[in-house]
Amino acid sequence: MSKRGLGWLNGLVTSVFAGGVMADWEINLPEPVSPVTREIFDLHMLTAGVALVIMIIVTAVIMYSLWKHRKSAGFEADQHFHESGFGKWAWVFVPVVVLGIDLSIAGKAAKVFDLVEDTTKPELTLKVIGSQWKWTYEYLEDDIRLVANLNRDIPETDPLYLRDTDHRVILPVDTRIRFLHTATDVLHAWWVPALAYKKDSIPGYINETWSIIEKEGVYRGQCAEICGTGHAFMPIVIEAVSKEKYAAWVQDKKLAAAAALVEASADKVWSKDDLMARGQEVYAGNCLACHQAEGQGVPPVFPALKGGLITTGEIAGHIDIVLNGKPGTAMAAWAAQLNDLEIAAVVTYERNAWGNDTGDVVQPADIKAARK
Ligand code: HEC
Ligand SMILES: [Cu+2]
Repeated sequence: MSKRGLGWLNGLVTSVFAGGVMADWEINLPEPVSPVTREIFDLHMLTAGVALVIMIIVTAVIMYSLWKHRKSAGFEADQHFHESGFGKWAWVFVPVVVLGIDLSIAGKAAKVFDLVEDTTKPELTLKVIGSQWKWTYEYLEDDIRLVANLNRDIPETDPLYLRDTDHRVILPVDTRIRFLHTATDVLHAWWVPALAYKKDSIPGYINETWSIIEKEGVYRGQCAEICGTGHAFMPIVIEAVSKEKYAAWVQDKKLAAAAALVEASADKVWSKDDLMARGQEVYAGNCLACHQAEGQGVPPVFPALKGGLITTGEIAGHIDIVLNGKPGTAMAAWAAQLNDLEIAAVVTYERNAWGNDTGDVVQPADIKAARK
């Protein structure tokens, strides 16, 4: 091998086996913490084990045959092998053994399938909605809605880069949870290997999975269906807590939602500074993924809002596109997703940030009036 080739190999070996990398270098699937993922894990270990044994036997037979029947030892091929009893029956015997192994794996796999599809009797139902590029969670029994965006403050050097979100999905342990999967735009797939198996999120369809989380902790996953340029930016972070902690979290969430509703619908007139501060938060949580941090967008797919015709033009047109979206494009209608205060704040923000400086201030009452 050339010197250059060796240098390259050396680089590869040292980078793979360098201490830090080696420390959390896991070869197998993540440790399962739910009944159904454990069954899948066991099935994976069974098939991998069977494959390993077969590989060892076949390799050994090949090595032995090559060595035993080598020409230098004067070996001559047996011209009458097929006439012996073994020569006749081996062709039947070997496939029967292989089929037997296959069928025993298939039997086990069929049982796992039954378990996977058993989405009956849930104690808690979480609707998981995939969108470009975020996950929205609806706790159906408790009427809680949660939007999880990529946490953009994690540097590239951090192991959690692209693996952390701004809001965690809180779920109770030892509870039978049903996940309902759907999407608003294109195919996505919600996948947390330790807890639940992969299932596509399809616009207009509902798919189901289920889980019982057996251990408190933080579990991570990703979108597992390529869904566009931001596919890598929709991680999943689940925090499993005790049932008591979960109940307290639900209570807090409900109180906060009620307070936000009261605040948004009160006919209060807000100062520009307050609206700008709020608007920046709303923008970061909902709009930044497409329109970007400096409002520069990703033309031609996502228009720039900095110096945009709509963001610096008529206020009514601006409010209209945020409330109702633009059908047939990735610009969603936000009317049902954001309250009057949030929309007023984000519109005010977009009209004054990044040098747009229109000086316009939009109040929640204006949004209320514009809603159809
Ligand atoms: C999934 C990507 C995406 C997200 C998220 C998104 N937008 Fe858009 N937005 C678009 C696209 C695409 C268009 C262009 C629609 C068209 O073809 O006219 C657009 C257009 C706009 C326009 C009109 C710009 C112009 O000059 O045409 C405004 C204003 C706007 N969006 C505001 C928002 C606000 C406010 C949010 C957050 C609450 C938001 N957008 C979130 C994709 C997105
Ligand atoms: Cu996706």
